[in-house]
Amino acid sequence: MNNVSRRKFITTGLAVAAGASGIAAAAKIAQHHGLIPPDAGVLYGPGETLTYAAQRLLTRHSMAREFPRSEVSTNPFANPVDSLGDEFNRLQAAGFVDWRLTVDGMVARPATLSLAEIRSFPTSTHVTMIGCEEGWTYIAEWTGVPLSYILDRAGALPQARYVVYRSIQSDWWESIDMADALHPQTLLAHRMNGNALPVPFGGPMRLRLPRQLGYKNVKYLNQLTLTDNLKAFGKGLGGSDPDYGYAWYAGI
Ligand SMILES: Nc1nc2c(c(=O)[nH]1)N[C@H]1C(S)=C(S)[C@@H](COP(=O)(O)O)O[C@H]1N2
Ligand SMILES: [Mo]
Repeated sequence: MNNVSRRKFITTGLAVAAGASGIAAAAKIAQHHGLIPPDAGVLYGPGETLTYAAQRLLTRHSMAREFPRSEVSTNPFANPVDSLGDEFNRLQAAGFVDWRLTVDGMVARPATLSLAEIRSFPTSTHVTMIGCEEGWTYIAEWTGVPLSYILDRAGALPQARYVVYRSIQSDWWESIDMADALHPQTLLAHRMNGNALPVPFGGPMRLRLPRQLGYKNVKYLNQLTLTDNLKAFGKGLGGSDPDYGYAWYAGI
């Protein structure tokens, strides 16, 4: 099965399993608190809303589990990606000196940052697990700039509610709410296990979001857009994975 049909297959199974109705009442409470994920009512409906709302009400500030360095995986699995394209190959051949991260949308100071600038910003490090919805995991030490630092620097406007983040692979984009964007473990990771982030793992830069599943950890990151509404992006569900039927909120 190719990636798309495998995703449809998993999603259909999940939708059938999530067919409970007793959670609809709880979803009303979530709505009252403004805790409706952008993909609510598509395939998962009240169940997804409840998961997101419960996590946000109970665990907004909770930390993903961190591990001792001795538990770093010796053979981490890089999920193979489709061809990265000519532009990527050109940038890579030049050592990524021309790589840029654009920060735009609801910010007072839009910016275009080089990798050298990003590498000069303060970093944070954590040893955390990344897990794919397809069942495999690995533990690595990640170092990068807290996303909160980039948002402060750009002057995120108070009405911004989501950060949309994109890859040089134009079919890979995702978004998170401000609780995750400002969370101290959410990094623009540019180092892994003490070295520059290897290309198979998303180098030169990826989003590391240890509180959510692997697919939210977009590799080859080149754009951050702050917004108060996700309707104008793709199908309006908050990411390329939700467009395939995956949950927008993939908290673990
Ligand atoms: N740009 C891009 N980001 C991506 C992917 C991808 O194919 N392209 N795969 C996602 C999926 S499904 C997972 S599980 C993780 C895998 O991370 P890894 O390659 O470090 O194992 O990256 C995510 N980020
Ligand atoms: Mo994945």
